[in-house]
Amino acid sequence: MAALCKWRHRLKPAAFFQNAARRQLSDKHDYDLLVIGGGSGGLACSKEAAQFGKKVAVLDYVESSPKGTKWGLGGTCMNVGCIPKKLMHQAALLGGAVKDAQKYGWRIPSPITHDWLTMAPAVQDYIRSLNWGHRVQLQDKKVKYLNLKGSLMDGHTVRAVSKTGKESVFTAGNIVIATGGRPKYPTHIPGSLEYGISSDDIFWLKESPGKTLVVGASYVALECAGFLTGIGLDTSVMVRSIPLRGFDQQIACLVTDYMGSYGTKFHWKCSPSKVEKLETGRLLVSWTDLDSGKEDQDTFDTVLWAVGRTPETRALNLEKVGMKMNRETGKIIVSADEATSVPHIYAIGDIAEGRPELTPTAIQAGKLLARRLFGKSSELMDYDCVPTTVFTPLEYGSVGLSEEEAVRMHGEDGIEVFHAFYKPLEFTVAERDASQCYIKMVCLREGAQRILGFHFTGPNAGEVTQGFALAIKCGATYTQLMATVGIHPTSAEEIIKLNITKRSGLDPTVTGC
Ligand code: FAD
Ligand code: NA7
Repeated sequence: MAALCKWRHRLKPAAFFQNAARRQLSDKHDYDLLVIGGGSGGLACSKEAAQFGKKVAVLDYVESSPKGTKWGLGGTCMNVGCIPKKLMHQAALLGGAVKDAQKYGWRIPSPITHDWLTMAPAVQDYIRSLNWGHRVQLQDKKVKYLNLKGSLMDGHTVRAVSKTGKESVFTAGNIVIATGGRPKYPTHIPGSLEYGISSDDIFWLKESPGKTLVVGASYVALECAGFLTGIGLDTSVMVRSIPLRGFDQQIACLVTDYMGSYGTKFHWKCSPSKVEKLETGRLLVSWTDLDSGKEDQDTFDTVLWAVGRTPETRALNLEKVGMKMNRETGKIIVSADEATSVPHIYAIGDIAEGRPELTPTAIQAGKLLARRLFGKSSELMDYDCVPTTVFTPLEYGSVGLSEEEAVRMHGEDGIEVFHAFYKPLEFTVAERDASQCYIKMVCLREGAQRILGFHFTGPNAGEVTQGFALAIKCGATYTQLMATVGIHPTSAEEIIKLNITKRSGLDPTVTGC
């Protein structure tokens, strides 16, 4: 308490009395739970805690992007991540569907064009409705929402600053850090910060990005490049090493092959060296071919950096409270129950070391933490077999191990890979090329052949993968898969028909029904 008093005296008198008055409301602390960060994890945790009748507050404060983009309550997923990304992916898919429709007899006047100024505001309006929805939900559940930037003072105390610089201090029995991350800028590249944008900006642009260079090759890069190509923009991706690091590499290459065949340009093994603004307003990007050392240049309207994300710890004062961090990643080290090295402080979601950077894991971890803190639960979050989908033009759903990981863990002789190239029925009349539509089931080789990993490229990959994720989580085997009856005619039925092993060397192309 001594430390708290010292800090209180540093506050402006008004803030001190305001906080002192509020403090009288509760016996020991202002709140039972105080969450810093109102994104996927923080909102889920605070709402769940309030269900137990606890006094809960959530602090959410959005620092503008270097380009000045700002948004409301709800965090990355809702404002600058999953939601606008999936909606813009849908816009791109519809463009493809309109082309297919002509083959199915629809008479559509051509050329078909896309209007950014119709799509973007519609997406943004939807996001604003979600921002509002979250505020209403917090109010309904009696969670206090504070649009303030939080930093830690000690294990029970948070200093909060408003956008006008007004300070307040709050105490809480427990504190949860759920501050997520923000896009990285390669600041060693001249012009990167001045002229480039990130995923924090792309969905909120007031005009079409035009001819775009996307730098990076992980899923954020490929998804953005995918929808930009799909809405008709001249789009290039600059890849310095491999696509979709961490994902099954055979599938990653199918995903980029498909993108290439539908118009995305790839600069493989290239790294940008400079971005300059021309008098015309366009951007001149110089890059080096990492194999030949040759320099090259081209002009673009937009350069989108998708070169990774930095954990958002800037304001948190973590060192001051002695929080253990991973120096390399900058993330907070947590134990299986999401506890940090400082008693009463927990960390969930993207900010926590070793956790998948995905919304559903942040949400689930937040809910389970609240139940352990305030309910009778002792259930821990299980981060094993987390499914995910990459929403590239050809979607890629996966759960469990990649083939490379399975080989590393069990040896080549310890696994059996069943695979198939298939043609989605809807591609036939539309005369779409299905060369990259592929299914791979990685199993143990012995016994009933437990399924270790599932990979699927094709339409609606997320919808297909979700159900198989349940089966794999329950320990499904190849034998059980074979005993499952398919739904005809679907792409998913091809999964339960898998019978060609990679080891056999036989042609895995599915022919006939
Ligand atoms: P966030 O949602 O990032 O929330 C953190 C909040 O804390 C933010 O509002 C932030 O402004 C606030 N904050 C930070 N510091 C402070 C502070 N000091 N005080 C107060 N508030 C603070 N995941 C999926 O599952 N599926 C997808 O399809 C998907 N697509 C994505 C696409 C893109 C382009 C990106 C960038 C991410 C995507 N993700 C996707 C990842 C997903 O968005 C994140 O994993 C998820 O949002 C993490 O949730 P979180 O609660 O950890 O943090
Ligand atoms: P990731 O997954 O960290 O990937 C970063 C990508 O950017 C990766 O392809 C990197 O290539 C590439 N990269 C990094 N630095 C550079 C430079 N300087 N030049 C060129 N390319 C570079 O980041 P994402 O933002 O895509 O995704 C992060 C998470 O956010 C993701 O898990 C989602 O959940 C949301 P490398 O492979 O290192 O050669």
